Amino acid sequence: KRNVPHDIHDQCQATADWLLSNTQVQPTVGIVCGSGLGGLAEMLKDRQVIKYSDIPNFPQSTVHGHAGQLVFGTLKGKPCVCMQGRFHLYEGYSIQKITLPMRVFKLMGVETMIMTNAAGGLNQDYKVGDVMIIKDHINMPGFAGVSPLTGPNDDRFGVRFPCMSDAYDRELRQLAHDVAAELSYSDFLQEGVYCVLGGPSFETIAECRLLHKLGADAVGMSTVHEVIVARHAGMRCFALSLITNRAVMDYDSQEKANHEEVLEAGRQRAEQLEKLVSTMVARLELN
Ligand code: GMP
Repeated sequence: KRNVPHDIHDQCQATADWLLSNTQVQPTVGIVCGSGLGGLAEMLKDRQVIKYSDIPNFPQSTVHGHAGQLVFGTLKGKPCVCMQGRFHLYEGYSIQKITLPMRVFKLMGVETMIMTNAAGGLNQDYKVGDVMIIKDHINMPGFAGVSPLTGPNDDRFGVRFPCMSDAYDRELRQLAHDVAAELSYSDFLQEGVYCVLGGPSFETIAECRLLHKLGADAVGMSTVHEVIVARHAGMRCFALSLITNRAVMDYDSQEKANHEEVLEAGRQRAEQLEKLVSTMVARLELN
């Protein structure tokens, strides 16, 4: 039986050390693959795959469309670690547990985090298949005191009150626009505000209308908690939402949100999304 350290920093350090001793890659870029978007991990060269179930202190993926493994390798020459499968609040893990990989990555030497997710489109101009650069978020669980940073602050990771007005790196967002223009992707590229909810039920019509009025362009159940922990630890963050369905805003509508359509939209646009991210990684300037 493994001896699990009580202190979260020690736990993350133990996991980071275990991973570093089990892979040849020392990653500087971390990538989290959203629902149906795990194909990004297949682009890595000299891949080394480690199942979550083999990693000390790691939770397991329970959602269809999330493979449940870390993939190490190089993407366009940059050493990367890729989460093929992420953790969500609705799986029943604590919010600290679902964000633990961010801290592990930080301790392994990751400086830049790239997250993708599947999300419902609230903005009426968005179509299924659009890719939204996240420029800001609305952390609904945070309004209710649900934050991955709740509890005593550990200064070894970051400050008690981290700034979030610069959470989504401006230069990386500009890079995404530039790369998308070069790849002729601009006609399906958007930039907007992502709102996170706890799930797992999809939104009611009234909730969609509310979120839209509040200024959210897309809604989902992930990413924001990871970004908060990554920013707390001083990593640069960039995130993309694939709009997999349109939020239902109208009581006459017969449309119903469902996970199958989410995965299907992912299949349709995955290749272009992967190309966008990998071209961005190729251009990353790492310190
Ligand atoms: O299909 C459900 C999964 O995709 C969840 O993990 C969500 O993060 C995401 N998702 C896709 N579309 C929606 C949506 O319309 N609303 C919400 N809340 N999550 C969505």
